[in-house]
Amino acid sequence: SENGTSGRGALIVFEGMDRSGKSTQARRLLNHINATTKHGAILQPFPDRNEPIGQLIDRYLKREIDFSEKALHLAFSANRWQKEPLILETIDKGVDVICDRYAFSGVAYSMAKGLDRSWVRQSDVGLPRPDIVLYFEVSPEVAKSRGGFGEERLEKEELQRNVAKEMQGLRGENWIIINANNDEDTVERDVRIAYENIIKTKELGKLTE
Ligand code: 2DT
Ligand code: MG
Repeated sequence: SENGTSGRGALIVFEGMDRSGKSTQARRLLNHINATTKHGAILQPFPDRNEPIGQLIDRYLKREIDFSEKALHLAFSANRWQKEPLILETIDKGVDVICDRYAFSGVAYSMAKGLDRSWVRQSDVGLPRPDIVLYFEVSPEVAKSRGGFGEERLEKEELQRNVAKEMQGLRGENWIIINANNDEDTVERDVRIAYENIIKTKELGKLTE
């Protein structure tokens, strides 16, 4: 199939809590797009743990090094800015970019830890604005039934509840709520429907305050 009207790729973001299945579904959408279109897609996880700043974030999450909360926030944001040129070049070539988490995680996690709203938003202003955000909504019971939290920092129930609350406040008109309590095939179908219905503006937008 052809890539929409404008020829550019789409920027698609998966957001949601831990254990909501977003990483599994992001990979499934990647495979689907690459199997069924000429233009194809790439998958870009955030944090990107391969990039230099992402390696520091990885060590923080594994409790090997410490960050102050504000420095950590800026590191997550800088990790995204490192990938901005790649995202723009890829979209320009007509290839879709699928992000597993994005600036919404950055804002919601930092606000859940008590940082100021306008301060946390500032560092992501100007990043590419997604054409669509697929928000995976999962009930705490279902998330729990998929296995307990692991060893990494931030995998705490109370923090997760606060993050979910902050995410509510970030919803915009380009957000699609996916019922992630459903089985994998149902969720995959809902994601594909959302993908087929993306409406792209001529130019990719930018995140604003
Ligand atoms: P994964 O489990 O998805 O690898 O994420 N996080 C993520 C933030 O606090 N700020 C951010 O900007 C991003 C992208 C969410 C690891 C943890 O990092 C958190 C969980
Ligand atoms: Mg995790």
